[in-house]
Amino acid sequence: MRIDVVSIFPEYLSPLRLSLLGRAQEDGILELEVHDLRDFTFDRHRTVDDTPYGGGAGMVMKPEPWSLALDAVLAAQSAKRDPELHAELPTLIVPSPAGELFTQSLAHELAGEPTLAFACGRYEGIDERVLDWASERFRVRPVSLGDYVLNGGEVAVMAMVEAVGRLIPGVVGNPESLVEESHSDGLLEYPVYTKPSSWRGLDVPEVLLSGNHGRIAKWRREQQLRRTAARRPELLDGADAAQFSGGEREI
Ligand code: 6GU
Repeated sequence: MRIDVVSIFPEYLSPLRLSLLGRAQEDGILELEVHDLRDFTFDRHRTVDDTPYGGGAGMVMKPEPWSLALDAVLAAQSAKRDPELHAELPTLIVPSPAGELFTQSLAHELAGEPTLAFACGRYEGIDERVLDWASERFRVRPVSLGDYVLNGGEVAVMAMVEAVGRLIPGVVGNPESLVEESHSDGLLEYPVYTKPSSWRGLDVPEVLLSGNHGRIAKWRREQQLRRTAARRPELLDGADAAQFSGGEREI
């Protein structure tokens, strides 16, 4: 997969060169380029913002640098998209607290794309005409991490690229570890323990030492349901929770 990010703070994204995603880039599984929006300005001050029409607080990002940056992204991505294979427009994610919610399901969907682009806004946002213009070249998706406000899209993009990147085949060494984690089946994950079996007076639940795989699976399933009911009850009405045997859902 190829990912392009446009930002006025390209260094903000440098942690994406570390750890699992760093290895994926070394291995050629993931190609990540971060573009500096100011490279697409031509005035002495490399201006990317201006005052809002209609008045109000803060500044708005000017449209022209964005169109030039996104054209550069399209050019860089074109080699990765075979028009026979990828007839749809490439996806452009615009991080915004006003977007659709980012979920594990959306992460899976995005992980199937050959290319992704992310446009990091700052200040009060990007001139709306950029999204209109971009809609003829990309499938534009404003996406939010949750109901709170960040200073800009960079931290949100870091989270989204990590969530998507780890779903690309070959990025996570043991694909089994993707199966039983939180949200993979619509529930929160079960609690885990390691040695020693007794620590500061706290014992590992006996069932986990029993060697009885059937009992262990049942216990873990119950724990998932208990935890989800306590912390995120709204998830129990969703998708795959039904796969867990009937009455247990009443916990
Ligand atoms: Cl994606 N962007 C910004 N700026 N703030 C957010 C967000 C995104 N998601 C939650 N808050």
